[in-house]
Amino acid sequence: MNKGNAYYIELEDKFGAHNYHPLPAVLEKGDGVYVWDVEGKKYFDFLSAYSAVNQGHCHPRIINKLKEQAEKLTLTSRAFYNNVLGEYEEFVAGYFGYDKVLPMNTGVEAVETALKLCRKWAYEVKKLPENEAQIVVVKDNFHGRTLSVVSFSSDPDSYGGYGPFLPGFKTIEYNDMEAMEAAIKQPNVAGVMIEPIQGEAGVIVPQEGYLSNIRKWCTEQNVLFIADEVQTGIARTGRMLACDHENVRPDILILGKALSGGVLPVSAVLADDEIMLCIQPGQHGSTYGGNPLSCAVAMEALKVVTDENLVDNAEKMGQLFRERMRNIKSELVTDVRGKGLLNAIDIQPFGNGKTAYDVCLLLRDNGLLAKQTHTHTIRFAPPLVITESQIHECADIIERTIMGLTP
Ligand code: IF1
Repeated sequence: MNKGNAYYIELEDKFGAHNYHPLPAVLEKGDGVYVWDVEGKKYFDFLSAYSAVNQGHCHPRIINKLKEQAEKLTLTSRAFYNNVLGEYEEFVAGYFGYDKVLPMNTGVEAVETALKLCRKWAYEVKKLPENEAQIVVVKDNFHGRTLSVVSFSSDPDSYGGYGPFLPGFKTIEYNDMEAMEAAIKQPNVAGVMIEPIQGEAGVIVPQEGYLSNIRKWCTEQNVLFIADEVQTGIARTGRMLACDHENVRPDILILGKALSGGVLPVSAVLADDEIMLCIQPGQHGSTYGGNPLSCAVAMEALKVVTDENLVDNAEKMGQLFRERMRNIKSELVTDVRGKGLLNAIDIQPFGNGKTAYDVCLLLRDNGLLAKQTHTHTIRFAPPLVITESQIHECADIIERTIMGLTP
């Protein structure tokens, strides 16, 4: 049987839940910035699995570490110690400059863990009245898809039909300094949780000073600043963390995605002892959290970021990419924005109501995979190992595709 794209698409349609509507490309191989579909067509990957593959697909050092550990010990549960977790915790805590790390698996599990830590700290250290803790969040946030987290989503697709919702969250506008200052000064506020750059909202970069003001106000009001760097972290925005653009240190740091280089789900919450030790044995956990395989992979994935200077490369290649996008002579492109290699363009509707999704279909035909976010925005987030010549090759593809649509 010719097991082409259609065969696999039909299988997923027939036997898989319909919780996604993927772009019609069936991938079977990845290497660095490239992926290949089952028909042998090669593409540049400009999504990087939503910034989980920052180190490039199937990075040899990470894969070798995966194989090496997989043949020794993969999972013990936390009922016992193992010889990898402690060294991982020391490495990661030192890498990001915190006292301790709480290892989890998916990004949203780390977000949930951060929220639990924040509440527990509020009651035990800040002495807020029991069950009265409020956490400030912002409109158009994306922090994952568990019931607690969609409870404070402003996206009907994320929260619709899933009520009743978890109380204890106050939503304000993103990037609104006055609203943030006022919200932090309200009674019973335990923390503020934001994405330093909003990814799913369409790569929304806040005004200069937004992060440092939040840091200042949180310090003044004894409120925890929680940074969700699941998507913006691990060199993606041209700094190790997006908070580093303003030299801001969150009280609770949430990591995921590229923490493992896209090899398996690894997430982490980092904090200093005053916060982290509010959770005592038996008060939080996870079967796979901190498993030896994940720890070995994540240590190597972080070493690759350092050894291959991915922070600097993301910064330099990102500047080059945004310059190329801004030079596209087409009125279809109405905005170019981003930091490092987390960028997006806004596309005017064209040709009787076609949108960014239609541009992504054409980009696919031209050998570049990207994904629209909402109707009019295309996010461009290649692996951070991309070279200057590859940036130009991809910018040529994007320019040629858009100019081909421009009357
Ligand atoms: C989907 C979006 C991106 C995240 C931030 C936590 C999480 C995510 C800032 C949760 C996850 C993923 C989820 C995935 C698509 C993708 C996504 F489009 F959904 F919003 F990247 F922008 N914090 N984002 O971006 O991490 O539990 O998924 O490991 O749900 O479709 P997770």
